[in-house]
Amino acid sequence: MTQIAFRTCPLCEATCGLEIHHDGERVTLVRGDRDDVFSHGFICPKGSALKDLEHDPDRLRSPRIRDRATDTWRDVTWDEAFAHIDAHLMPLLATHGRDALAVYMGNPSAHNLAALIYNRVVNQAAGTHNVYSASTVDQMPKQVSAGLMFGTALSIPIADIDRTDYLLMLGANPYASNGSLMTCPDFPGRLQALRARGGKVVVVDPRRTKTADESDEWVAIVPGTDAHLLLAMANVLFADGLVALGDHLEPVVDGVDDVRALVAAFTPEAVASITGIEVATIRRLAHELAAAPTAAVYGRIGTCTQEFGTVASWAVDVLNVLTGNLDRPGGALFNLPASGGANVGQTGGVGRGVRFGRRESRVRGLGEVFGEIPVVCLAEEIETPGDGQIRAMLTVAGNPVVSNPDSLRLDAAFDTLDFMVSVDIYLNETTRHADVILPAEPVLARGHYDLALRSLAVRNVATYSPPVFDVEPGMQREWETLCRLAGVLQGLGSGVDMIETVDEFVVRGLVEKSAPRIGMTADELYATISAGGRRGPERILDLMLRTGPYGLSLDDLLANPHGIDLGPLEPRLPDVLRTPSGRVELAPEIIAADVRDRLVPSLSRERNGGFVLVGRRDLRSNNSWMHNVRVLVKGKPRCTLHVHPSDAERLGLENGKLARVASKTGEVEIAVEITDAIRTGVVSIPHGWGHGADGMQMAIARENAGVNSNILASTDDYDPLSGNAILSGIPVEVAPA
Ligand SMILES: Nc1nc2c(c(=O)[nH]1)N[C@H]1C(S)=C(S)[C@@H](COP(=O)(O)OP(=O)(O)OC[C@H]3O[C@@H](n4cnc5c(=O)[nH]c(N)nc54)[C@H](O)[C@@H]3O)O[C@H]1N2
Ligand SMILES: Nc1nc2c(c(=O)[nH]1)N[C@H]1C(S)=C(S)[C@@H](COP(=O)(O)OP(=O)(O)OC[C@H]3O[C@@H](n4cnc5c(=O)[nH]c(N)nc54)[C@H](O)[C@@H]3O)O[C@H]1N2
Ligand code: SF4
Ligand SMILES: [Mo]
Repeated sequence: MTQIAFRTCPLCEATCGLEIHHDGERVTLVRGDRDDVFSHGFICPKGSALKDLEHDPDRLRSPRIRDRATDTWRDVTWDEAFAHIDAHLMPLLATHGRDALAVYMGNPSAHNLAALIYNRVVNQAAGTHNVYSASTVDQMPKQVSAGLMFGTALSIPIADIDRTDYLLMLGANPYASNGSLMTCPDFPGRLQALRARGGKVVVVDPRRTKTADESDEWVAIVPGTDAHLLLAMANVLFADGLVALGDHLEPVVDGVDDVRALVAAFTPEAVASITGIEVATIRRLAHELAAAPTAAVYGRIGTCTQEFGTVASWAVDVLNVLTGNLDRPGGALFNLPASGGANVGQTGGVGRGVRFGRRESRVRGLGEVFGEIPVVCLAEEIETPGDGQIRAMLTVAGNPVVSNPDSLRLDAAFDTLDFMVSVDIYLNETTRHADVILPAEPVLARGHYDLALRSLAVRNVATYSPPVFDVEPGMQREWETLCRLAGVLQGLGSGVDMIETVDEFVVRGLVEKSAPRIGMTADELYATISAGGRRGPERILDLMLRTGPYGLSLDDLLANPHGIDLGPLEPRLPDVLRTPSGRVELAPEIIAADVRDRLVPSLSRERNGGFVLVGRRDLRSNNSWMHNVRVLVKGKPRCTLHVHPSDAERLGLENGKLARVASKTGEVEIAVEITDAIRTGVVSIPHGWGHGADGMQMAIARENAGVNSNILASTDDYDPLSGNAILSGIPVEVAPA
């Protein structure tokens, strides 16, 4: 008999509500949940494909150990797997020290309640300085700029898309990605609604994306020059007397005059040729932004994974402040998540602020950011002998061999490791190097709450999805695996009792800290959340909800399977701030220094007429890991080189024929797709492909291998403030193959 379960989709940041039709064992249909308070029935092809993902025969269903001599895998019990890790990893760490282990946490961790709670515990137990994550091939520049301006890594203002009159979007293509650092289910519908109510949408992108097509204006920028454009717009605001913070911002913002001085050199005339945008357009955009009743500037990955990522990310919020749009309805506001967190509570805005570079990477001396070492350092830290050399890896939900720059080098480096453990669902490009793979249970067998994304959403919403299925026989839940790993790493042993030991330890710590906030004793709170034998991530979620700003409980969420709408974003200044001054720091010194030291000198650069490479996303891909789902890869190949017709003619490239694309780091051969939806001088290859590696067990992905664009990206190039890799605007040479 068909049953229906309601469930938040965990595959991207949009958090769509899904209706899962199933017969108790198998999914028969997935469709959008019309009653979901946030997504109202919206779904994309990946959401529907959850069904195929769930039943993918290549998904790992048992822990595995690799025999290094024969390079063959055998299925083992969980006890054997953890005993093997204990027996091999711990002696290695005893001999070489804790830094000999590196931990890499990948993107699906951000969509996973268990990982969001217990990854930190694993990191602490590992006791290594070598902590890496996908953040430094992604949003770290935004976290750095937001941290400096507002006080924490998650103090990120969210564009109020449902109420704004004007949206300026840079480096984002939500028609493909469905939004990022902006949880916004049905982004397309909300954009259309914005325009339908008379608002305007402007898209700044070197490619004429679907989002650009569906907006009012496409501004075809030269890759890597968003900071120049945005500072020139700020320059116009000052020059033309359009700066107007408004009564709500005047008392809480420091540094307006410093910004005025910093942007003085960035006249529209000075940046026009660098950005490829006409002087009149830059002026007009600044005037439109200032004149709109409400407006929001939103920048995403194209503004982050580039040479001036942190400055560009900062400049986005500078414009929001200078036009008075920060912290007002229709502008860019801070969220108030139901699970509480660092930005919740009455502090008058004063906090510790953020500090970077408290430690440096061993080989290159690159500074730590929010406790992480940038991934551009990973390969060299494995390759370079000496004290603190990485000899072992733990990857959790990551595929760095595909997603990180200079992939071939990283692939080779992983091959030299003495020991590696991966928590993952596939035997893929990265996990094939592991000694032990610990599989995660399928998505539908776990409870779900978006601890991270709810604090980046365009509305305040809380939704919990209970597991639809039991875990398959012989499977362990990911949270249990993470607790057990923490137990091993802590030196407590590898037994199954570690699950309870570690979980209890975590809960006790949290209870002590948060009980006073709601006037309970630690014992009372512990008893309340443990009622009915609840444990694991659900118990901790219940604690967070109860001590959060709305005083909800997990039972409240269980009683509302379509979610609880907690209303639109509200002004939160100054209480949301955590800067030492208690004010918005509009001109943090390290950003100002980067503007003076790197951005100003770049104004005199000559364009050399060469080609630069950018990436792109497709609605049916999800970074590197969903290409094993047939319905998502069928149709014409998508891993192609986009080239403008005039460039193709100049280079002698033909549609469908192979081109060779070479950077200073590597080269690939890839089929050409001629399209006018790209600026001249720019070519584009999507990331996340290149699935031909020996030993992978992903049959469908292998049939649709494509090439890995990160073979062309260099580990030498990064944004110095955040350490983030430069994956966009890579100089390349293109020729027929
Ligand atoms: N050139 C270029 N490179 C890029 C980007 C780009 O735009 N251009 N984008 C970057 C961005 S934004 C990101 S976020 C990174 C992503 O980088 P990564 O996080 O390193 O890679 P993913 O491709 O997301 O791989 C996710 C891994 O998690 C596994 N997995 C999936 N679900 C689960 C689960 O429930 N539990 C566990 N334990 N494992 C699971 C998958 O099998 C896969 O191995 O890529 C970055 N790389
Ligand atoms: N379908 C699908 N959805 C996804 C993902 C996926 O792989 N597939 N990945 C998820 C993840 S991990 C993330 S982080 C988000 C990312 O979400 P988005 O930021 O929306 O990512 P993209 O769709 O890659 O759009 C980035 C755009 O930036 C443009 N761009 C490149 N360089 C520059 C530049 O220098 N300046 C400007 N202004 N634009 C530039 C590119 O042409 C591209 O159109 O998407 C998430 N959603
Ligand atoms: S848009 Fe994202 S959250 Fe919504 S169905 Fe698609 S993958 Fe899932
Ligand atoms: Mo990402």
